[in-house]
Amino acid sequence: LSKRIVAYIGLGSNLDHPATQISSALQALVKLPESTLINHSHLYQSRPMGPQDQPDYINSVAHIETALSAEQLLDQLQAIEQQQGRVRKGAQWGARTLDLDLLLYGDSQIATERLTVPHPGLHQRAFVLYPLQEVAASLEIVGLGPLEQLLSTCPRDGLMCLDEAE
Ligand code: PH2
Ligand code: MG
Ligand code: MG
Repeated sequence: LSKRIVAYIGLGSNLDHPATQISSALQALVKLPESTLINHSHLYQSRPMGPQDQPDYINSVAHIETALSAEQLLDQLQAIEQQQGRVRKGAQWGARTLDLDLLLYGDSQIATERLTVPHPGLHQRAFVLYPLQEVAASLEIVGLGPLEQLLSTCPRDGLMCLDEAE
């Protein structure tokens, strides 16, 4: 019997009906093998971090339990990105139909070619920390400390919670 790990996934989209992209991705997470979608946050809207000549983003965070390894989970997340028309271009932080980031995988700290966990930048991104708080109120983040403390030094930066979670 493989142990089930708590993992948090950041969802983001700013192309081709972003809110619909996020809803579709959440449906895809329901169908992940050897995994259970426990909960997800509301949808949030924010200005782009990075290049400003791109549309606003819609973001959410999902809480899952999984028996997949971190690498297997990453494979699954990348497959969902592909199914939803993700095109990998050169530009870092450029517009995309769907971005699924493995934010946290239990208490694992991972630094490989493919994967950095906790996700880099997580601790200073309002569009990650505020939705994460909805699904993991008193989380202790490995290497970074209590979520509450990270939030206390992270301005909302115009982040808007949308009413319908869908
Ligand atoms: N993702 C990026 C680049 N910039 N900005 C916002 N507001 N939300 C994102 O998810 C986001 C971004 C690259 O992954
Ligand atoms: Mg990202
Ligand atoms: Mg990504």
